[in-house]
Amino acid sequence: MPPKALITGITGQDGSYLTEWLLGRGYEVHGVVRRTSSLERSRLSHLYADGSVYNQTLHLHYADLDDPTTLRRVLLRVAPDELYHLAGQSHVGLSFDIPESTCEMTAMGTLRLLEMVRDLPKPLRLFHAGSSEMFGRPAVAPQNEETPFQPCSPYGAAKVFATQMVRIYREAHGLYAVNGILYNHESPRRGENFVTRKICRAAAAIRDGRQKELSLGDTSARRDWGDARDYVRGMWLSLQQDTPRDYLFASGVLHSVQDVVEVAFASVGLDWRQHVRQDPRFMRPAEPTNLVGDASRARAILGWKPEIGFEQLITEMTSAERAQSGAAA
Ligand code: G4F
Repeated sequence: MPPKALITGITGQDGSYLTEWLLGRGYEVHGVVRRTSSLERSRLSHLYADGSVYNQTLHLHYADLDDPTTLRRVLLRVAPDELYHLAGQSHVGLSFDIPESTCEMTAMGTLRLLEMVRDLPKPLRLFHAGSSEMFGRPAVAPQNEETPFQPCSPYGAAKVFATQMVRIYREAHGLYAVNGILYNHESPRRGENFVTRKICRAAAAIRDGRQKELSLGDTSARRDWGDARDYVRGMWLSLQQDTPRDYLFASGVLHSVQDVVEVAFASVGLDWRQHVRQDPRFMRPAEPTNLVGDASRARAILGWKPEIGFEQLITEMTSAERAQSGAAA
């Protein structure tokens, strides 16, 4: 029997790469999808189109994190060996505008899932996607798994609650449950309202004459950016260990939003100064500082290290935008 994995958030960037990774390792993959009027499934479309995959080794199920009955039913039917919990409202800026629904889904949604997992007849291994945003404004840099959380956004606070609950269920109820503390990770499949994709998309569109300028918020903001494909490999590795523990995944290198602008625009032969402007609409009420991670534990125990560097990632993302629009890459 092949191992079975269930993924919440399968239609997102990480869910789609994780699906490919697991299918490549012989897993039967099941995904939870929300029943909405507009279905965002473009990241999986190549798999739907493959008759040897869709409904053979990849199966989708309608359920919702805020509708526990539906989720419990899927968990009981699928009886997965591994559960990857990636779903949630993941935009930090947006969490200042919609804090209640962000917390409902990210914090309470995770607690509900833990309660269901606790009652399952067959134990499983759970991975929960935590975030560097939980550190907020940390007193130390780089951060590791022991660094205290000091979130400065509703999203960060919701993730702290969920992460702490995972720890509590591991310790108090003996669940095999793991938090991945994931720093920013990007790819050509990144959502369009995250800053790297927004910049790469604009650089490509300006280069091809489809857009004139790019408006950004704080370009001095710095992040530890890695490649999503490296991070989903880390998720999987973290569930293959005898003992469940939390792991931090990061590149260990800080870059500014301005660095992203410069690499993306240079990769298509443009001078960013002629096209980029700052717009207070994209500034956030609070910004974290010094979010840079020390992934020593993941390296030592999982043998994990990032393989794709910052410049390669941003250049690939920009050229993927041009290819997608039919322009020369
Ligand atoms: O791309 P971002 O929106 O990512 P952010 O806020 O760091 O969050 C991402 O990474 C977290 C850590 O892994 C995840 F937990 C979270 O779910 C998400 O994946 O913004 C990056 C930086 C911020 O400082 C933001 O203020 O870019 C700055 N920025 C400047 N101008 C902008 C813009 N961000 C966006 N989205 N749009 C702008 O125009």
